[in-house]
Amino acid sequence: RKHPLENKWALWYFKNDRTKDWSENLKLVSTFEFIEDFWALYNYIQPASRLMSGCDYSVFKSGIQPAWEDERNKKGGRWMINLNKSQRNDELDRFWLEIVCMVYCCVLLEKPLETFSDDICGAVVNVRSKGDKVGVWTGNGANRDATLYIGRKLKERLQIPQQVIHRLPVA
Ligand code: M7G
Repeated sequence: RKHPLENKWALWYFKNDRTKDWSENLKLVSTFEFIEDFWALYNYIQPASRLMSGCDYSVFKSGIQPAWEDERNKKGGRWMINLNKSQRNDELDRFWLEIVCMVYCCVLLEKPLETFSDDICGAVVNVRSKGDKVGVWTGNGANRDATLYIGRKLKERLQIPQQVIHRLPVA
């Protein structure tokens, strides 16, 4: 029997084609609601560090578009981590996997699920020649405790200094 996740999730892939609008470049790859299906998908796709510059992966709750415009993201914000160029080889994939696991499998956060899982919308990795980024989108900026808790846990799990993680508005 497979192990269900608390939510159903969707993996999105963005490939930068400048002849098209941003939203046209965003493609739904697959949804998953069992841990085993997540790993099958994860092992099938290229690691983020092998994507071309300009591409993104997003893992969002099913039903929430990985875009500013979605109702669930509008009032939210994001925790953003900027990586320097040398971190693509040794840290990008680890950061991204750690974040995705934190986000979809709230168990790892060691706190009762209901205290924050509603506040998480999804996670994004942006592969960019000027420096890659990984981020977690939270849905409700008014829920300060949940937002701060999520940011603190990210910092702890990724073992990053305070300076490299930023709180940003959604757009
Ligand atoms: P980015 O990909 O978040 O970061 O935004 P980058 O500057 O490091 O590449 C690049 C551009 O993509 C933005 O200036 C927007 O034109 C477009 N874009 C990005 N996002 C996340 C959105 C979105 O959620 N909605 C829309 N409409 N455009 C977006």
